[in-house]
Formats: sequence, C-alpha cells, structure tokens
Amino acid sequence: MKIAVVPGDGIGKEVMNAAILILEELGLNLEYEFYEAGDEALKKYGKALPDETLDACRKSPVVLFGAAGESAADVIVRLRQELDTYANVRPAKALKGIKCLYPGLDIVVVRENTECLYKGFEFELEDSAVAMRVITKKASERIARFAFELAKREGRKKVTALHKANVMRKTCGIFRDACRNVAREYTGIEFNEYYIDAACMYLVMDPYRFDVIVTTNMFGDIVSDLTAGLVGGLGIAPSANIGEKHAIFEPVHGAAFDIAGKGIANPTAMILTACMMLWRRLLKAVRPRQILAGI
Ligand code: GGG
Repeated sequence: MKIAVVPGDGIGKEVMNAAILILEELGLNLEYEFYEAGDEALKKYGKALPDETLDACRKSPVVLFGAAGESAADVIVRLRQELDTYANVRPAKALKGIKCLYPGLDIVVVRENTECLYKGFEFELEDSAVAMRVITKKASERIARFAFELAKREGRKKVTALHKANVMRKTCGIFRDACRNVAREYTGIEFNEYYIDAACMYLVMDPYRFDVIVTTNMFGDIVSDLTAGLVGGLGIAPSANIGEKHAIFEPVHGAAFDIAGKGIANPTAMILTACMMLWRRLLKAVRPRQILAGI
C-alpha cells in the first residue's frame, strides 16, 4: 500500500521521521511517498499546498500528515475539505506511565471537519473583517451519526454534544437539533448536551462525566487541545480525519516552531497517529479504545 506522507512544518519533520522509522521496523508492505506542504513550501513555491502534493493526496486513500504551521488554513484545513474527511477523531486517553491530571480518563472528541468558521469565508470591509459560520443539517447529522456509530462500535455509553445554541441560535441550533434527531436512533446510548463554555468547566473539574464528545469544527479544535491537556498534553495526542474515500492521519499538535530542530519534540502523538492508521486498515474503522489498549 502507498501512503502519501506530508511532514509539513516545524516539528512535523522530526516526529514523522520517528514514526516512519518504527513503521519500517515493522516490516509491513508499505510504500512512502513524501510531499511538501506548509510555510516552507509557501516560501519556495508560492503555494502552501503545492499542486503536486494536492494531486498526490487526492489519489491516495491514506495520507500521513506531520504538522501545520502558520499556513494551517491553506494546508491541513484545506486538505480535510478537499478530501472530505469529515470526521476528526481525537482520543484523549490517559496512558500508563505518563503523569497526568486524570488517570484512567478515556474520552474521544469527534469534531466536524468540513464547515463552521473554518470554511474560510472571511472578508475585509474597510477597517473591519467578517467571518461567515456555515453549519448545515447534512454535515451535522453526518458527524452526529459518526459519533454514535463510534460509541456503538466501542461499547461506549454516552455521547455529549457541545454547542452554543443559546447565542448562535441559527448555526448551533441546526447542529443541536441534528444531534438530538440522530440520538433518537440510538436508544442504547445515553445522549446529553452542554453549552461549550460550561463543558470547558466540567472538563477541568470532572472530566469523567464525558465519554464521546461531538461538536462543531472550531469548538472541536479548541476542546481537543483541552482534553489532550487532561491526559498529559499534545505530545501524546493522536488523531484521524476520516471520510468515505480518504483518511488523513495527523497528531493533534501543531508545528511548535519554538522547539523544532532541538531534538526534544515528543514523537508519541505521531507514533500513536501511525498506529491509528494501521488499526484502521485492519479493523476498517477507527476504534480509539482498541488502538490505545494497553498503552
Ligand atoms: N492545536 C494544535 C495546533 O496548533 N494544530 C495546528 C492547527 O492549527 N491546525 C488546524 C486545525 O486543526 O484545524
């Protein structure tokens, strides 16, 4: 199997090297084709996501991605939209031997990946700027169903939707209603919802009340850094972007330019991300509990 490998910016290159080293040791029949993207590519080619990289990713069912820097919107956010990898699965599991705030914690954040404020519809109007938040019933139902199916597969007990429908009545209203509708199809799985702000407090004070979290794109980006912090930090947080035809596997962390090249970046997140890639091949579905079992 061919894998399109995009190390990206900053620590992306070094953590990717570590992951590939381990993958190669496993003696699997995998072929790696490396492609450039990110801030350096922007300087070199005038495009953060060069055509050659985009074409290769379009042709490859599996992409292994390192880290995005300042050009994240034009690289990883665009790639997710181009390949319609609509579900970003971000497990936050306490790992044996790693000191963390909440031993035993095992949460999965399921983040909608194709719309919301990350759609990129931003405009300047004289000395103001406007961003458009796009939330559709179709994408909301699709991500809610994905979260419930993941919960069912893994024997998880609860799905919690995070939104802010008391303020963003239209956009979050559509998301909330879609989650409520889909929840009715899954009678064996408990469903509840919190406003995103309250959820952040509960996540810090009592994260054990959460199991599977489903939320919109930007809230998911923010809250998945928070959940990573509960179990030891971004250095151990893997993720998978899943669509019908493509999957992009990338750690939750970014380029971390401040520590890049010093040989101190933790490659665990990238290695666990590569594990998610192998497990998905084997199990045909993302199963965070199985991927991180015993680790
Ligand atoms: N949260 C860690 C980080 O900086 N990730 C890179 C980034 O900004 N990615 C954009 C995204 O995940 O949507």
